[in-house]
Amino acid sequence: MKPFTGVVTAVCPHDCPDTCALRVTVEDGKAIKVSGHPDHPPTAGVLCTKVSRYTERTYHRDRLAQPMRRIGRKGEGRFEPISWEQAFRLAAQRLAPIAARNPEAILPYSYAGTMGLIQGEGIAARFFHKLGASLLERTICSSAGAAGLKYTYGAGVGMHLEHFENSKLILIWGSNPIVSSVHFWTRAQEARRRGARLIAIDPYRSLTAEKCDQHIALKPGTDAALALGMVNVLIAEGLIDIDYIERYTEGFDELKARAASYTPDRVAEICGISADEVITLAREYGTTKPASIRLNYGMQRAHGGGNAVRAVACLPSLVGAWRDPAGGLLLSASGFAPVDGAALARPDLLPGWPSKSPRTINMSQLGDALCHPGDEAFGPKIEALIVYNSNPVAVAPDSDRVARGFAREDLFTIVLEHFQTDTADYADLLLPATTQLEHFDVHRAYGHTYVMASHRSIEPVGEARPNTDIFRGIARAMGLDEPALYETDEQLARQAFKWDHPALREGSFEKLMNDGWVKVAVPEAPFAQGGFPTPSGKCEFFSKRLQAQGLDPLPDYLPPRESLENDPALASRYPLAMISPPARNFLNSSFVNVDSLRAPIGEPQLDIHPADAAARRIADGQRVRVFNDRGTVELTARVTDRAREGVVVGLSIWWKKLAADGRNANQLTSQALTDLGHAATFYDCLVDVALA
Ligand SMILES: Nc1nc2c(c(=O)[nH]1)N[C@H]1C(S)=C(S)[C@@H](COP(=O)(O)OP(=O)(O)OC[C@H]3O[C@@H](n4cnc5c(=O)[nH]c(N)nc54)[C@H](O)[C@@H]3O)O[C@H]1N2
Ligand SMILES: Nc1nc2c(c(=O)[nH]1)N[C@H]1C(S)=C(S)[C@@H](COP(=O)(O)OP(=O)(O)OC[C@H]3O[C@@H](n4cnc5c(=O)[nH]c(N)nc54)[C@H](O)[C@@H]3O)O[C@H]1N2
Ligand code: SF4
Ligand SMILES: [Mo]
Repeated sequence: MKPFTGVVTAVCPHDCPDTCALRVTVEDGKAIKVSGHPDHPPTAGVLCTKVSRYTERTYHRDRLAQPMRRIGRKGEGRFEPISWEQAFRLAAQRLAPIAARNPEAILPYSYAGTMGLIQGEGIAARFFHKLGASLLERTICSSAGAAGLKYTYGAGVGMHLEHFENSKLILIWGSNPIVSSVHFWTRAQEARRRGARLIAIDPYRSLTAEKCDQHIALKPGTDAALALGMVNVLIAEGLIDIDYIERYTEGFDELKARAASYTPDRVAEICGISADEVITLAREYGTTKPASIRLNYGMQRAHGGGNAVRAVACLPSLVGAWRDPAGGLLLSASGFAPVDGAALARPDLLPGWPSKSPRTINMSQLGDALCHPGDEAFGPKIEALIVYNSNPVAVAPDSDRVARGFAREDLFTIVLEHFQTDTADYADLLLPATTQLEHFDVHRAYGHTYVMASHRSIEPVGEARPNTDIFRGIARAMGLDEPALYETDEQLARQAFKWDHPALREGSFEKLMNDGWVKVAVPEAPFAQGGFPTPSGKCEFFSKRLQAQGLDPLPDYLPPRESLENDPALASRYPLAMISPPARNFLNSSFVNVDSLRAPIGEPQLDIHPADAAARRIADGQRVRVFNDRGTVELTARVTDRAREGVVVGLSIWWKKLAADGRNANQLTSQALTDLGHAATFYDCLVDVALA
């Protein structure tokens, strides 16, 4: 057969709110160009720097092309090639006896390497459910914010991306969209051309903050105090929409009482900003219509992250911003898409369903879980780990402990990957997976409201196989006869969305396949007349659901676990707060191995304020040691007032083995969890810095 030549519609699979539609140009079976689809409204023909070079990643010289078995020591990264048949047999031989003894000793570990619903958990979830393996609580990114939204709005719902361009004021809060959501940034710039003001709320003068009209550089983890201070001023000065509050919110009096103690002076003290900044921000927010907030997950990676999202999420309802399509808030819009999670993951395959379920392991505490010897409370020691769509040795917190767990000789580890990542080095069995260009998938997005289909553009590179095929192969070798494990990718895709749901009434699976996307029907101003998906149908300032769990029903400011306020002894030893937010050229740890994207950065750096540097006799460009009780990492100092005083910033997430010292920022981060949503607290991390 003649190799394919043509243009294929696909979807960017990465963990990014924009979920772009791609046009892949294929010549003689080879992808030669990937560009943004001009007809998909959120994409509008534009891609970010990373994905416009997608072919470099796909055809990278280091792409894994064959199944491999470990021949060196754990972590050494020495392997020999084997056949797929041998690989499946080996997997089955090792997993079957563990499953027979106690399947909870098997742990899947995955995140959003691909956001595709099929190559994500498609067959994987069914496979692990059928085995009765431990469940993984996926908390490494957004679960604090998701809980904050759930208890306030009822779900991950918010404004349409498209309407930000008509806002007159946009608060870009804990978000660096030039890096992490360029298609939102395009809209924000358009709004500015139409007269809007942009205000960044971020401890760091990010690439975005420096381009905004104003930058409020608060201390990390203090956002809830700022939001409650705004609530205080808005109420005191009568800048609220009483009609909206009465009709569409619950718990105003209680919120008012809670905010009473958050006076501008107290908030200024907590946040390390001026009282005037608090008052002016509240006034501007209360008097500019329509006003919008682009919140991002950067502000929920500290102890009080769930409450912080709740506090900020109250603001648009207080001022009635939702009345206008260009007012409100967007953190995630993924809750609008009617995905049929149960049809995909089939929890009914669990042994004992629905009365019993296996134990749950929190992915943000992987280090502790792998190092646990097993007991009554924890359950069995983890004996087998299957990693796909994630690079935990680089991205999970408290990395030394994670690596120690992975290094256990008695742990059997399978890694499905495109590349030999830091995690892959520890595999017993390393299996080559296809990239988005080589397989089929369907998607929803969290930054816009389209469901999408990604068609296959090229044949697999080498012997790579889609995750779904790999799990089917292991299942077959284990002799599992459950038919749900052997459904095709297309059969899975047909079940992924609830086509009879009103939000998809204008679409169908055929239309999705044909057009590449279907717009989810969501009103232009989704909460102009309330209709929040909460139990009360209102925006819940006061949450009876939290109260029923014995938790604080109102949003509050909870100081970072690692802060002067909460732990003065720790703060005296480690006086600097470290945050490690996304770098422009990487996507989490993906792309770090693409030379053209890594070369401009050179080596991992630490931004440190001139005063903090001077106090430590550190000059720009010198190698420094960043350390706390959990570990040490060596970085190159960039002395700059981009970092506010008392805060150091190490843009992330580096592959450890591509750094001079073989380490990255997660050496320092902790396994402590947030207030709501049991999420990771990457930006709640005290350190000190010294010359290396
Ligand atoms: N290029 C690129 N794009 C990405 C990613 C990437 O790694 N690289 N990661 C993707 C992923 S997984 C996600 S979850 C998303 C969103 O990922 P986020 O983690 O939300 O990342 P950013 O949008 O870069 O915003 C983070 C901003 O929040 C700031 N920040 C840190 N702590 C605080 C705080 O306590 N309060 C406030 N107000 N601000 C704080 C940081 O300085 C940074 O500028 O981005 C996605 N897009
Ligand atoms: N210090 C610090 N740590 C952080 C963060 C931070 O801001 N600072 N951010 C956190 C956040 S928000 C997140 S979301 C996590 C992200 O953590 P991860 O979800 O682990 O993301 P990546 O590091 O991009 O790793 C994804 C891996 O999946 C692989 N992959 C992609 N597609 C496929 C596929 O189809 N099949 C298979 N088998 N593999 C595939 C890629 O090659 C890549 O190595 O990291 C967290 N860690
Ligand atoms: S990473 Fe984000 S901006 Fe870049 S192509 Fe993918 S979805 Fe679009
Ligand atoms: Mo994330």
